[in-house]
Amino acid sequence: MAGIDDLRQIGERFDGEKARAADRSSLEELHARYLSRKSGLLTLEMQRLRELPADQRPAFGKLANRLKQRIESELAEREAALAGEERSAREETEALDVSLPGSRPRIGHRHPITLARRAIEDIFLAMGYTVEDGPEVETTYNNFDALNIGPEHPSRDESDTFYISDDIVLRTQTSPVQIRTMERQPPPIRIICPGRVFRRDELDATHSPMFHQIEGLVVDEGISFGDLKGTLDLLHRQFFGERTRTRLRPSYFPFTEPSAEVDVSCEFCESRGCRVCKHTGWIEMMGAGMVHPAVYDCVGYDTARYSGFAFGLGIDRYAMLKYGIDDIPLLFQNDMRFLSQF
Ligand code: 2NL
Repeated sequence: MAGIDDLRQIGERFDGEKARAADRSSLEELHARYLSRKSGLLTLEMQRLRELPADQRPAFGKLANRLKQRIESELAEREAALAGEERSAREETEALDVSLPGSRPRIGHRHPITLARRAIEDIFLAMGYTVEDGPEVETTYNNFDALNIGPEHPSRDESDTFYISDDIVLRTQTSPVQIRTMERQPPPIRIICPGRVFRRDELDATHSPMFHQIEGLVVDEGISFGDLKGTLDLLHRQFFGERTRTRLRPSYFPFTEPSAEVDVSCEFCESRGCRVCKHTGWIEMMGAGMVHPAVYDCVGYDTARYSGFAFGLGIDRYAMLKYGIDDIPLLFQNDMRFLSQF
């Protein structure tokens, strides 16, 4: 019974090789080795049916078909089992731990200059001031002439001021906004004017060709130098802290008379002297004074009836002192490591 023995051997050989097949590709190889249409071991064996004596053929055929079905169904079964294993292994390695805490998205921060500007605006809004703004490109009349800055004044030099044309400049202070306001309306005036201003400086730790300024202007009947002092005193105590004192020293500006440089007490060393205050106990913060009559003449205010004060401060400087920043370029580089600290 040579044919039937051969079938039995093929079956046993298949059982051994099936046991060793560890992945799906070796199962495919097995399928081909036994069942491929041209060269499968069992396929070839079944072709020998014709060589057998007629009485053995039915038994051989039956056995061969059973073996073929067995190989097919066992391979399919094994294939399904391996696919299941592969899937659960993948599910294990790719698993998400939904109980892990999420990563917090980075949120935005207000720029320290914005924080300082708003803090100063809030202090003046509470005193009844309004906030005004105006163009950054101005006439030389509004930027210089109306402020009693004479035709030969050095601040008009092309080396100090950005000229758009002979009589148009980038404003060098926000005073032109105050000139525009006074030309538009009569006293009483209580305004602050925040904005960018431009001067031809090289950028370094203490200078910048663009910086932020707030100017203030009060015009009414009976406004005195004492009102100016009290206003600045309150600004500084509210902005830097209640212990901060304000000191005025005589100075000169074409647009105010009398004029003053304004210092605040150094809170870093409690006025004992340190590097920040250059060992004087005081830090120079702004300029101020009583508005010069020549300015009132330009805008048509009655100098016999009205008086007032004005001041100008650099917001960047206030922000730097409040937040301990010692380098102007940091304010304008937009480095997230710097900005996210505020
Ligand atoms: C500074 C500080 C200052 C003013 C600005 C001003 C504006 C008008 C009239 C009078 Cl409309 N004065 N502003 C006053 C004093 C100081 O800025 O150091 N400037 C060179």
